[in-house]
Amino acid sequence: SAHKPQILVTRRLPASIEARMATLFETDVNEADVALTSEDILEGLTGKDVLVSTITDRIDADLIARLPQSVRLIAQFGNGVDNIDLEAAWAAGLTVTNTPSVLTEDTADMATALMLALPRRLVEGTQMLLREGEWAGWSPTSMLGHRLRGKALGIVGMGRIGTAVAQRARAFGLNIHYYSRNRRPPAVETPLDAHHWDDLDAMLEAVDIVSLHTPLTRDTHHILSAERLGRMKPGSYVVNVSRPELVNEPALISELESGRLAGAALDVFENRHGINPRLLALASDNRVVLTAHMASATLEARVEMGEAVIVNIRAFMDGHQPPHRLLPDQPQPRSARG
Ligand code: 8YV
Repeated sequence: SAHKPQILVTRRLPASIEARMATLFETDVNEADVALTSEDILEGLTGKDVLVSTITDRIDADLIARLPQSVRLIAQFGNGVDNIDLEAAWAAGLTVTNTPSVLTEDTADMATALMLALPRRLVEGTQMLLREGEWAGWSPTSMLGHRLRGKALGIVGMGRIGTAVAQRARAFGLNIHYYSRNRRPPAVETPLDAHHWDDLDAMLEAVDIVSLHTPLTRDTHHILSAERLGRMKPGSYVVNVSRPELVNEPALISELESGRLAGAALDVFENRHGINPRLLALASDNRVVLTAHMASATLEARVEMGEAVIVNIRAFMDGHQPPHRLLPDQPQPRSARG
């Protein structure tokens, strides 16, 4: 098209992506790189065609109702789109895209690293060595953890990321269990020897590690409720690289404090008003490992996410179907299609 797309980018992106965007589009980047308020976003969008959003932008029905007429595409830099009121966006005739697939493997790597961290005391080992004089040297009984091989992993949500986690976990000798509404085909299940559960409660009672890989939706909010956390086996672990709202965090904290659950490894946690001090206390006790929403944070993934955003914008502006368009009947593209 003759008209160069006018885009607002709400956060800083890798330099190579910003440079490419600047050549292709009239690009307005939020140089300050702090999360914008709704008012800032609306102001920044004056005369723009496209909003390039991230998870830190709250794009609710109110903001959507107030968008300038010129804005027709929300191109999310990210896989999860729970920050966007999709129904309101579609009702307003907006197109919404995301950047799936390119972050699958890196996110699965991090989930696997977190799965190892607690039973093998990775963070604890470093912390102990940092406290001078604490380590008396090797002994047959020093720093004993627990073996992963032979334990049961329960994956909640067997999409692209869940499946990639299962592949890694299989190599560690974990037995794969998964909960999802739709059973995956034999081509997925058979090589993983994966056991499908259509009853999450029943799966939680049967596994040693629960790892969450489902998008946050109305249906999955607190999918690990207090009641369900109570069903988990004593001595079991929770891994979450997805969204904090999937877990009733205070209930999780209570189960960890009581010692009923052995540990939690969390890349995401409630932090709107600061991280819960009880969670930090559990972390300094090495019953919790925390990482800072880093599961997809590789330079490679961020660059490929940026490239996907560019492809989505160009297709849309040229009147084509963007490759990662989210559609009402299919809010999360199915992993089988990659
Ligand atoms: C990003 C993520 O940190 O894609 C996701 O769903 O959680 C991460 O990749 C974030 O979403 C970027 O918008």
